[in-house]
Amino acid sequence: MGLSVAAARAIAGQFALEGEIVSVAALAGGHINDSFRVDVEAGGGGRAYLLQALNRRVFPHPDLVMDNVTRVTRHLASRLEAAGVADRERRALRLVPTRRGVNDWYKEPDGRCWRAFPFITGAVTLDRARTPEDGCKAGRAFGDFQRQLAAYDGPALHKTLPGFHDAAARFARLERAARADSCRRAAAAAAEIEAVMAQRSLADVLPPLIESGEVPRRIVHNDAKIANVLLDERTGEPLCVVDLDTVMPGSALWDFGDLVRSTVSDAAEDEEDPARVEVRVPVFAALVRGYLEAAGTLLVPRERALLGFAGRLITLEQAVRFLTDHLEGDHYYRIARPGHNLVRCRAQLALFRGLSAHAAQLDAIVAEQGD
Ligand code: GN1
Ligand code: MG
Repeated sequence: MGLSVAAARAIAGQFALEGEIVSVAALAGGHINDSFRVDVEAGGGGRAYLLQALNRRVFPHPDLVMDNVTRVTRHLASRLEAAGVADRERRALRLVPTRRGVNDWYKEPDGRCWRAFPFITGAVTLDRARTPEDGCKAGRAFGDFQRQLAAYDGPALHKTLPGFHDAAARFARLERAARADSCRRAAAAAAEIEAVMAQRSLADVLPPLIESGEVPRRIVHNDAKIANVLLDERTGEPLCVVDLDTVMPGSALWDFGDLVRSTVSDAAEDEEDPARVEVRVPVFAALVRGYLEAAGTLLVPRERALLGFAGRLITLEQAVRFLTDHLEGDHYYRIARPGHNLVRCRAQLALFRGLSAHAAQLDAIVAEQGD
């Protein structure tokens, strides 16, 4: 797994890069796609691009994904332009056109899809919130993203990954994986399987509310972790949200839940010691504040009331997903060592427990800020 620099170099020429390619380097980060930095030089000046190949196992319909990314990036660019925002090229991702072809992405004869973005310079990302202020910024960035997309009036976005946040379906798959036990790992993971299964009913809360319209369907990011926010390295302010492959119709609560999951604990997603995974209530409060500052007027009361629940749900769902992948043989998430997905699952479970223990307090914080 993992595409070579040579493969990326061979593809880079397909894009209308402004200059001669001087270097191509693989970038770490992300569990899914292959990413490269391409540096070019022209007339004494240089610039950089992010070149990415979409993971084919995860995205069976790459054209539809790229269609969505094209529509969303164009919409965001036009909003920035209409608002007269300065520094526009750092405030939204932009696709680089290809030299041939009508689309702003390149499809290899074997079906693999590539795209290039101008590298957003002077930006940093955070794996987790260092302070409540970081949580606030992440909330603001995704709240703003949802607000910009609430004004989207182009062709309907494709549901590129149907059931992506269908928690009940995720549980059903875990159950099948545990029963099939194709890698003979279920016995050693029995405690985790039992612990997540005991929470299965949480999966049934949102679907009827979304179905009835009580919780509105919106265009959401679907992978709203803090690591997907670019911050200006000088000011520390959010620049934009990245990783747009999962943008599609869904619930704002899924995004908020992922923000909770990725910010409230100081521990990494793959923390080995579950005892280190703790809920930092002030970070949660700041996250809510930042999110509501940006998206508060968008939300209906029902959504607001479920913000705390969303954190528990998405954290549990993520535990289920990591555990399923562990049982199925680590086909989905890239792992760095054997058992990595089980470790990730345990860390999510610890966070889920912490969030459950604090549920009343977190709900009270949301209620106060909702007034
Ligand atoms: C994956 O693309 P990346 O690595 O940021 C995953 C998300 C998970 C996340 C967990 C398409 O995101 O759903 O929440 O890992 N993306 C996809 O870190 O499955
Ligand atoms: Mg992603």
